[in-house]
Amino acid sequence: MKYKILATEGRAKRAHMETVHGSIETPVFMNVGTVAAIKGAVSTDDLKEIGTQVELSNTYHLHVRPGDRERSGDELIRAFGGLHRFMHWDRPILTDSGGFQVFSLAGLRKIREEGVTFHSHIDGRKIFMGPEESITIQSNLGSTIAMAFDECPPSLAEWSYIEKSVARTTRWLRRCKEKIAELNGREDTVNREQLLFGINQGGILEDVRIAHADEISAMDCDGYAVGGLAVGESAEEMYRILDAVVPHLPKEKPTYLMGVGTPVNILEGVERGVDFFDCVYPSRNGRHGHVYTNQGKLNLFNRKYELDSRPIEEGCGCPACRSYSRAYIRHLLKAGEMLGMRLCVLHNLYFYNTMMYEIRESIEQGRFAEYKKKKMEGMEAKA
Ligand code: PRF
Ligand code: ZN
Repeated sequence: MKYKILATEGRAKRAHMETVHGSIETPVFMNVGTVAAIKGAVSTDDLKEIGTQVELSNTYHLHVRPGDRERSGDELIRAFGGLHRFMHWDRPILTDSGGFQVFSLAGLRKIREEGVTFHSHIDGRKIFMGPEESITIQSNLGSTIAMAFDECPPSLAEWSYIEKSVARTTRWLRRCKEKIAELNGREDTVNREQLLFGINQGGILEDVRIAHADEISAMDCDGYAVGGLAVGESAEEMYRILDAVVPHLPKEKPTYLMGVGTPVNILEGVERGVDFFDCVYPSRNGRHGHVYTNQGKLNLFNRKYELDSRPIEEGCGCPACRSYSRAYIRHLLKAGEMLGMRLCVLHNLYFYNTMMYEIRESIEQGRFAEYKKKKMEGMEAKA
């Protein structure tokens, strides 16, 4: 993996990264396809058209589906030749480790040193996942970037619990590193150059965060993520933690802020040195008829768009805006037609991808601060 910083402005970085599945220009927004599908009937061909660089899928979801009790989803995908081939996507894929999904989705669970025992949200069957299992699944999928298996403690957890949990997350990272080295060394591994990103945790406790960041930074991962944010704390607290922790992660490696966020959160993250982002907002909002514009978000279910012949956003080059009016998309949404959701999701992802493109350009040209200010003023205005 090569990661090269092309330009900086304050802490904001504009970088170029090379992987076995092609290059990534950062800052980048990864488009979320949890079960190897972008919700809203968006295909991988669509992703190419709207400028997606990296697709993100989930270890936990692809372990429980496709497949059954006989053979797990990831074993099936491995037998098919890996996730890239399975979903017809030849660009980079990042897989999240399952840690977070287990904590947010699965019912009854038990956390021990070895890993977590929980029940599948599909059929209730008992599953055990620890660092070795998570890495094995991600290796079966053959993603470009695998994430370490971590625990994301509840935002209201006590200091003593967070300290214990973070120490365990560090031990789990060591086990992830050993496992991925072993699997990448095997001849029959789908992607023998799979990368591993470590994950920083520590709730909103600055000192725990910093100590953890220093510790994992010394462990020579391919990149580092800040996890455990956007889980209920305020935006100001999130920015305060980023201010404290990002300077303790290696600058010459990519930094990833997991599960974040709104366009404003992303602009604030870029300013604090973040390279990678992902979030379900653009696809989830799109499925509900909520679309992003430079004048703020619109709710296309609103009556006032009934006869509105304008595209969602004037001048937008996305497949929805190139051909369809707000009035028609509103009709599709109200009629429960899949096309309505699909067009809104395409527009929203295009909006995010375009913003990232503009962010990259503005850092290169030393006018990111100005770009950020303008973009935020526009979006905060009411449309
Ligand atoms: N850990 C992992 N995935 C995540 C998170 C985390 O803390 C978050 C928190 N925002 C989103 N996705 N493994
Ligand atoms: Zn559009």
